[in-house]
Amino acid sequence: MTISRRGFIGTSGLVVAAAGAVSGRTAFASVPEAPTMKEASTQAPLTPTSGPDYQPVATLNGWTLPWRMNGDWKEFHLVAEPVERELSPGMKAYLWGYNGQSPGPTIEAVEGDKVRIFVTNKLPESTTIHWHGQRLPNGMDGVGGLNQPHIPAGKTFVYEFQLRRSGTYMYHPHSDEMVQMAMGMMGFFVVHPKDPAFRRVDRDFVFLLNAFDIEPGSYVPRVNEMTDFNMWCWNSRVFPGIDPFVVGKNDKVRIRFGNLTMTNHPIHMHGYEFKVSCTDGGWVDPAAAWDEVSIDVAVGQMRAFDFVADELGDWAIHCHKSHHTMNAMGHDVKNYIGVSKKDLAKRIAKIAPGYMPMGSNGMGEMGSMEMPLPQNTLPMMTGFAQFGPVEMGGMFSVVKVREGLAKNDYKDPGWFKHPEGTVAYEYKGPKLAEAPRTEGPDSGAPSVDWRVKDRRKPRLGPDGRPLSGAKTGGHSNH
Ligand SMILES: [Cu+2]
Repeated sequence: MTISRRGFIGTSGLVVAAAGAVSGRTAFASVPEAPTMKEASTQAPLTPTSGPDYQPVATLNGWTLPWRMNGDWKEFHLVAEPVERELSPGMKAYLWGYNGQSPGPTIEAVEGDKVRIFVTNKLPESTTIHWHGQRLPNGMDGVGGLNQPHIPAGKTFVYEFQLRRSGTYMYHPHSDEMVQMAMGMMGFFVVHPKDPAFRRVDRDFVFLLNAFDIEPGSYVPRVNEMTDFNMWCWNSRVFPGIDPFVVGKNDKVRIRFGNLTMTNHPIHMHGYEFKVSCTDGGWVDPAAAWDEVSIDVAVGQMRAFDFVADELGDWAIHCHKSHHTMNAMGHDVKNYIGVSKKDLAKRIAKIAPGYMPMGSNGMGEMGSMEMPLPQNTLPMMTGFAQFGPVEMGGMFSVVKVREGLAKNDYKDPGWFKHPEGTVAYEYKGPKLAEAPRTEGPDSGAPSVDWRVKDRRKPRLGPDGRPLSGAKTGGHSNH
């Protein structure tokens, strides 16, 4: 049996359904229950009902782990286990995570809290949890073999420490790390300031950047991959499966993210300039921060940026590495821009019926193309908005700034209604004089041969064979 987190919202003291009522995980009454989540959509933030007030975070396509108080200890229960995660409608992945999802639920607590975190290992191998960025006793730092024995399959270990600093942290295994992180094991850990007014915002979003290499038609990531990933994710989701960031006009907004991929990601948001307010090392002194429109996050780093949402609209937010706003991309695809493939297509269709050439005019056409795909994969670029195909994938979403949203309303408000006269439009005035064109292979202007000529090699025709009369290198292709 699973418990929907919605069941917890509004219940005072959060979670405490009788032990044993929940999924049979509670072995004995002194271990808090381990709620689990089936939904891949963003769940409503978990408003605190006791202790200091704070603005709870919204975990993008995720949720916050409910806890219970036991004396002056805040108790949580994480279960490391295999999970099934929808990356975007049309594609599922078999990952490892916590409490039913990858990433695991966000842990939220307050500076000064004493936390006790039970970790039950339901994986087929040992694990541990490292509390990235936290000040804590060395034996609680979670490096298997170095600070503690690995947690064997089937066992529950307990971590106890006091949260000394507010800020932006994460958790992940430090045990067979390469495999376990490549399988999706990670989670966010936010420590709110004891002073409810300190650096307070109205909306606070969190997500982790992760990447998978999943062959089209398969479900399990290849864990030995180091560079050539094909699913660039935020919280194990890819566009158009990533929920929008819904904010009210003039809200103070914070967006926090951590990078557990194998490369850096320049996160770019349109429409605003913004400042880094926090890293996994602590709060940034406002006097030391400067405005940016892209914030690079290196591997193993976390960044939070703040802005006031005073511009209405649907503003793109994405990684600026253009290969990271793609899904299921083959990196050995040739560039066919400027090559007319009509004749070639006819010939290939004779041996491979249904062959469809791509990319003579760029690859944008793929955004609206309906091509049969192998089972369980996604188009490279997809998603539709009010003006047509968005031609994106991977690490891409939309910040939707609207007037008159209720305080905790994170529902997708639909597409922005642009005020009249504020959308780019087609020029329909007097005919323009023909603009001069640079000569080139696809300009329509008479062209010289622009390819580099290497006299040592025979000249090739459009079919890739040497032109007749050219030197053929000793054997005939005909
Ligand atoms: Cu990126």
